Amino acid sequence: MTDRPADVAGGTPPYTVRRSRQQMVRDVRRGLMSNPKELSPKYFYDERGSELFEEITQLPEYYLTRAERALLETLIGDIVRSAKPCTLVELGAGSATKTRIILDAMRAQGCAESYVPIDVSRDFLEATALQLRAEYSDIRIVPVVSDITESFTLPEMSGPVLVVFLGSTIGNFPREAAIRLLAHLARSMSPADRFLLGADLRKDPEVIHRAYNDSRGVTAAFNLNILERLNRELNADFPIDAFEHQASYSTGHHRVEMHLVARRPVRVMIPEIGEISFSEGESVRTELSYKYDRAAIEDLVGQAGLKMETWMPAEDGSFALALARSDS
Ligand code: AVJ
Repeated sequence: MTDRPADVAGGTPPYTVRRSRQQMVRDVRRGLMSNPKELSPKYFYDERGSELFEEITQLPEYYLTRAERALLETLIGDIVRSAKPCTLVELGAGSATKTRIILDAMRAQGCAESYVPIDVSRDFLEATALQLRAEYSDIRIVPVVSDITESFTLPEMSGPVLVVFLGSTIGNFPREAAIRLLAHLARSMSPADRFLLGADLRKDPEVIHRAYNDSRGVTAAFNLNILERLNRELNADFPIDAFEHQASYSTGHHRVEMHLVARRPVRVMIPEIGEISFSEGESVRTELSYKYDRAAIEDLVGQAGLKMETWMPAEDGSFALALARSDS
């Protein structure tokens, strides 16, 4: 993978912190000045946002995490026996709840040398790494703080490598961007390496709708937190109560579209960007979450220079794992 050194967490050079803040200002300016307005879902994941997402994964309506974990628990033994990885690289690691299932299987398989979690949320990543170091003192844990849409360098690792991208976070990327990200991975993989992808499957729109509009309002809080973060980190003055969470499933695009809608006309001042105004009913889109079937995933991995080896859907058709290798 390419040139620029990412942050190997634990050492916190100020340069990347400053750079990511400037990147945030640029992204927010472009997003809020575009029509329609949008904000990147990567800005959900400050510490508060990562905590709220953990809460979402426990919700009865949010089936994705449970469905994927059940699949992993059932299939990881076979996957590790076929891939024989010594290093696990995890994109968008978050709290690493599913990671332990994989590391335990690698240990049982006899080779678990390194774990490289990659995540945009520095504090969360460092906390997770600390916990894992205590539980897995025999495994070298090298967290990498990076936005997975940006290029990053991986530390020296002993192969074969299993790269995992779980939780259906691939769903945040429209097709072209998803192919670019997977192609980036494919270029760094050697023939012995494998890629494991978790994907949420298309299903009854009602079931999907409930997963993004939970009765306790945690998803709404997670969504609104992106504005609270801009108030905290960019000294913006968003009146949070003027905005309403909205999430709907488009059967045409096979995606959930999440928005924050202005209940009344709003003027917001962001010192480094200027004044942003919203008319009543105007929204800012905060997330897309695409849903898939086998053909859609085969299309993505195929276009990215990967070859799908195994398609592992849950019996109830809710979620699937796909194992692939580099096609070059
Ligand atoms: C972490 C991107 C997979 O899209 O389901 C959860 C984030 N957004 N509830 C998803 C999310 C609203 C989640 N991903």
